[in-house]
Amino acid sequence: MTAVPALTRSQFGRPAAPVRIVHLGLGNFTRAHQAWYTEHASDRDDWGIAAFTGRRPTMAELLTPQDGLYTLVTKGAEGDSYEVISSVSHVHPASDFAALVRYFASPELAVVTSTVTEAGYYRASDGSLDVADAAVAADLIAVRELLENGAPSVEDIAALQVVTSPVRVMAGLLARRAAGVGPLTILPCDNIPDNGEAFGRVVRDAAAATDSSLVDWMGENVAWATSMVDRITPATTDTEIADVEAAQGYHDAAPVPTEPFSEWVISGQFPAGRPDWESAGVQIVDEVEPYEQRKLWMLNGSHSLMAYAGPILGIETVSEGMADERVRELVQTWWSEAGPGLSVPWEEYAAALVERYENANIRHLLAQIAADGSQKIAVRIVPTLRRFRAQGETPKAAVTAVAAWLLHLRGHGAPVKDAAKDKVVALVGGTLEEDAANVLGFVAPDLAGDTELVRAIAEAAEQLLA
Ligand code: CS2
Repeated sequence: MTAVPALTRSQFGRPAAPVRIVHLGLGNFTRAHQAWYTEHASDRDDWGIAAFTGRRPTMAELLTPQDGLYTLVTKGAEGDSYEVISSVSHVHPASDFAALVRYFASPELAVVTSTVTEAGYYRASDGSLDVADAAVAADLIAVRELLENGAPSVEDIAALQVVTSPVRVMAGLLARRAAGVGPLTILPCDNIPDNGEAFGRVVRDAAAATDSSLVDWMGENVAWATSMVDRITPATTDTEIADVEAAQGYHDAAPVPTEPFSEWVISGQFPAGRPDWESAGVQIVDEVEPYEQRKLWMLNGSHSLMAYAGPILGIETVSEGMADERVRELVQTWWSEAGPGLSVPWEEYAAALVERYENANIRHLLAQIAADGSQKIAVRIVPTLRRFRAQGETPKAAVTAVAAWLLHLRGHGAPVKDAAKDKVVALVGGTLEEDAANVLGFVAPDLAGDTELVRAIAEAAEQLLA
């Protein structure tokens, strides 16, 4: 048997483009989305991405021997297609903070993108930086200690070891100022409403807590863009690795399965330039919010509903959920509750979602979507709950979503995987009504005293278990 060659840039890819984009939080989603758009931009040879992993260095370990290359496996309902993506020029583990700082100090750097997850913003409930968080507090101390010795050089900053994204970005900006290089754009790509403003706020708070003169510098040199991102991208399995080898004739240790649909809507300024992303299908608009809300409520909201309710009913994946009458009806009800609260049309969007969800060639595990409910429910479900309660009404599917999360925390379905696990697991363990009151108080403090709603959540939990 002849050995299968490894995936390398010289044999299978394009030459590495110069790094002008830094990405924070490299995972499958970014590889199917931002990196794919950059790969398809008309000026792609001018725009390389230096990507940093989240806490786990796995992606750097897998991709570095492949020169940053990987195969995108687009899984349509009718079958798979394969494409080598070359736009990631370098991959670094998060621990290589020095590399991050040096990119920030480079005049070539024009755009910083992020997929650090909702939890990675380290926001307190009012949206400010959560300085009570132990990791944030330790990072701020490290930066303050450095600043006590006078204005640090880029290399002084590069010697820091900070782990929370707001402080990492703030320290990167300190280095950019120290290097005397000009403006850049920070473009968050996380599922958070108004993610540019949300990320800007925590980074500004980190600056205010350490070197307030940086806040002014940021005002003049940092453009915060906002974006809505969308592409359903499950985790990689051995199946994709084997399929790529059979179809492409090389070994890829980290291919990415994704759906054919993709959307990226951006608003913001790019004083240092950006790739010609429009040529790859990106929409540049004045106002992202309506698109963002539609996506967060219709898609992500129904995902979370299924993620918690599905497993209680013995369902493992999104497409299985759509094939189950009870789950499908719940999802349809959810759309009819959330949709009318949007300022843009939603019926066609929902119809398109049905088709995306029914794609059985994508095995999107509900257990994957169930992670980090502590960050997701408030953004995806609660606005609809609020709108109905303001009219004295009780939205069945929204209530069921909260009830299903409650049951998930009580041990039903997939194990709880959550950045705030200790805190949210402690909300449950009493009677269903007590748990419902606690959970509601956590996701929507303003609704905590709504006893009718608490009862409705407890009843919905009972029904799910019936
Ligand atoms: C999902 C998202 O895991 C989740 O919470 O709802 O990752 C979803 O698949 C993407 O936002 C789709 O664009």
